[in-house]
Amino acid sequence: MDDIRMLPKYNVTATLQCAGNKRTAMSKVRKVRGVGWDVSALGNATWGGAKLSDVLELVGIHKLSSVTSLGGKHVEFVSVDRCKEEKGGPYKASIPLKQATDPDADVLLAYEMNGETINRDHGYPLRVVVPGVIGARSVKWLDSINIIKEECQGFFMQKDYKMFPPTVDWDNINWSTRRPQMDFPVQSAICTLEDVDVIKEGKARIAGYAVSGGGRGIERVDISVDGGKTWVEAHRCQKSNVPYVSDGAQSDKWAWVLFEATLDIPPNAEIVAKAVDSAANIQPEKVEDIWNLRGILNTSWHRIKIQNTSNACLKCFKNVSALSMNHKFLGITAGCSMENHRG
Ligand SMILES: Nc1nc2c(c(=O)[nH]1)N[C@H]1C(S)=C(S)[C@@H](COP(=O)(O)O)O[C@H]1N2
Ligand SMILES: [Mo]
Repeated sequence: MDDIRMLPKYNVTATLQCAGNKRTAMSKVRKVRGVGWDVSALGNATWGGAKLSDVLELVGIHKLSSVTSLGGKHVEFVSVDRCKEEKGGPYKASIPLKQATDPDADVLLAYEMNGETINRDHGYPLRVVVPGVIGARSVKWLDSINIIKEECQGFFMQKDYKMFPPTVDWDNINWSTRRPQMDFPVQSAICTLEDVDVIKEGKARIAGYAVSGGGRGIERVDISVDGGKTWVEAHRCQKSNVPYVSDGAQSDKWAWVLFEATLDIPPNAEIVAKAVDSAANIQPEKVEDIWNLRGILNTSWHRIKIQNTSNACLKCFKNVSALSMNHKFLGITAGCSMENHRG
C-alpha cells in the first residue's frame, strides 16, 4: 500500500455500470436470472489512485506490453470477499496485459473516491477501476494481483457476464463458446420520469444519462415523445460552463454525459431516449432482439409511458410536473448507490 501511495496520483472521472443495469425491463420479455435492476445500477465518481501501468512497472513490466518475458498476457485481480459461486473462494477477474500497461487506458488502483478515502462498500482500502468496462471487472477489496498466461478462470469471467443470443437458454448453454464481456455498449436512460408518473399536459423536462464503453464519447441523444415516430436532439453536458464535445480534450472520456430536453408532452405520451456514441454505434430499438438468459447489457431504447392527466386529479398522484432531479445519483461527481452485489 505504501508503495502504491508513493506513485503519482491520478484522478479519473469514470462511470461504473453493472452489466445488469436495466435488467428488469429485459425480464418482462422472458424470465432472466439476476438482481432486478431498474436504471440506476451505475454511478459516476472521480476515482483517485495510482495507475496500474505504474504499479506494474515497479515489478519490471514495461508500459504497453502485451506479453511478459515469462509469457504472461493477463492481469488477474483477486479480492478478499469469498463467494459461493467460487465455492468459498475469492471474487476475481482479469483484464488483458495490454490494457493494464497502457497509461491511456486509465486503469487505476484507487484508494479515493470523490476526494475522500474510498469507503468500505466501494472497495476500501484499494479497488481496481477499469474505465469503460462492465462493473464486474473493477474488483473491490483488492488482495493480490497475478500475471497469468490465460484469462482468469473464475466464475464471473467464465460462467457469467457473457453475452448470448436470444436462442440460448439454461438447457442449451455452452459457456465456453463466448468471451467474457469487457467494454460496455452505448447506453442511456431517462431519470426524471418513471412509468408510474402522471404529469400535467404541457412542457416537461426530460433528463438522464448516456454513456458508452471503451472511452467513446456521446455524439447525440435523441428524445421522442411519440414512441419513436419523431425525434428531437437533447442538450448534452458533463460540467456546467464547459461545452461537452464528444471525444473533446475537455471532456471526460470515461464519464457519463447528462442530457436534457424540455418538450411538450402530449396525452398518453411514450417518451423514448436513445444515444449514439462517437463510433456511430446506436442503441438497439427492441429489448426482444438482445434478450439473453442472464439479462445483461440491456441497452435498448429507454421507454417511459406517461399517463394521461387531462382528467386526472393530480393530487392523487406524485406530481412530477416540476421535475426536480428526483434521482439523487444524478450529479457528475455523485458516488454511485450500488451496494456490494454481483448483479
Ligand atoms: N470483490 C468484489 N468486487 C466486485 C464485486 C464483488 O462482488 N466483489 N462486484 C462487482 C460488480 S458486479 C459491480 S457492478 C461493481 C459494483 O461496484 P460498486 O459497489 O462500487 O458500485 O463491483 C464489482 N467488483
Ligand atoms: Mo454488477
